[in-house]
Amino acid sequence: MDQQHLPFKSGFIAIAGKPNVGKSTLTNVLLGQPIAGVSAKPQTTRKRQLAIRTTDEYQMIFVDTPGLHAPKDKLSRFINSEAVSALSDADLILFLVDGSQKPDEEDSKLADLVHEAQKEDSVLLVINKIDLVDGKTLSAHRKLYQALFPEAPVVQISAQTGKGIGELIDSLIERLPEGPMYFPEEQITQTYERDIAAELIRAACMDLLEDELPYSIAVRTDEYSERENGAVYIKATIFVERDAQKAIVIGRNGEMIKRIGTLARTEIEAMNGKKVFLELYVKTRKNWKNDPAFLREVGFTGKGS
Ligand SMILES: Nc1nc2c(ncn2[C@@H]2O[C@H](COP(=O)(O)OP(=O)(O)OP(=O)(O)O)[C@@H](O)[C@H]2O)c(=O)[nH]1
Ligand SMILES: [Mg+2]
Repeated sequence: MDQQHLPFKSGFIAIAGKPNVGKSTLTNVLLGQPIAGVSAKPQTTRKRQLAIRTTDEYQMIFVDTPGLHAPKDKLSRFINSEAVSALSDADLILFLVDGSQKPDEEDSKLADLVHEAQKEDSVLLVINKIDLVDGKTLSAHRKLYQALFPEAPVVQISAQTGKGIGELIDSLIERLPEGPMYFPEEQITQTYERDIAAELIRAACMDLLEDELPYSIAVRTDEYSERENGAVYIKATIFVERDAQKAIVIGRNGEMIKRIGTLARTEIEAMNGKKVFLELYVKTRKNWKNDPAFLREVGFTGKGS
């Protein structure tokens, strides 16, 4: 068939799944560069993040969503409403699960939400982390996950090693509706680089800090400026809820804040392809999770807030 006459395809593809299954890792892989913060701890993602992949034949707009969880405060209500509205707005839902583990209560609750939002024929079941299991265990887990979406096609991947990503893209192309180019072809996300930088700094905090502390953190980029030599100078503030937490984030002789800075800088450089100078400050802001003005300041606007 003549390539020229194929209709252009496009659509919004929500990446849904419980916390920590690898949604943001997959988002970055699909785009080929980091724009979404990834960490080993659940609930890293707090806002919807678009990743736009455009070729001559299609435009896929991936929507990385926060993993759903039980709401405790204004912030968690915002996080859940972000995930739910992304589901109903999407053309396709990529339901991501952790293939190294059996489905649990959280997976089935989320599957119910997906069924409420969309017909099953717009769901693709994607089994991630296949690098962590042997074939036999994987096929046993696969059967259990398939029971959540009996009609949905299944793709097995490792977002970490890249295995199965080509197949995933092919099966998405097949199911993508005809549609317009929603975004200019060079645009890869809706977020400004300065906001992505804040997310990458927060993900670095989540990775390096212990226990509950990461959930007390918000990051604001105060300055993001390009120098004439092409380097980027970034000044950002890490907010915590209590003074004792501030001491931990800074660490003895500033060791911890230095490690956070190094990890975040590496990620930001991979994101914007430029040399980065990063200056971090730490401040206490009591009860910021319930302060609507502050939530707006760090970018949590709209429903839920
Ligand atoms: N071994 C392995 N680890 C993976 C894979 N994909 C993701 N991970 C790891 O799983 C952890 C969670 O990844 P994220 O991408 O932050 O997960 P998420 O679903 O976005 O999590 P939330 O934003 O908290 O909902 C990180 O430590 C990743 O490195 C994979 O295919 N294999
Ligand atoms: Mg995430």
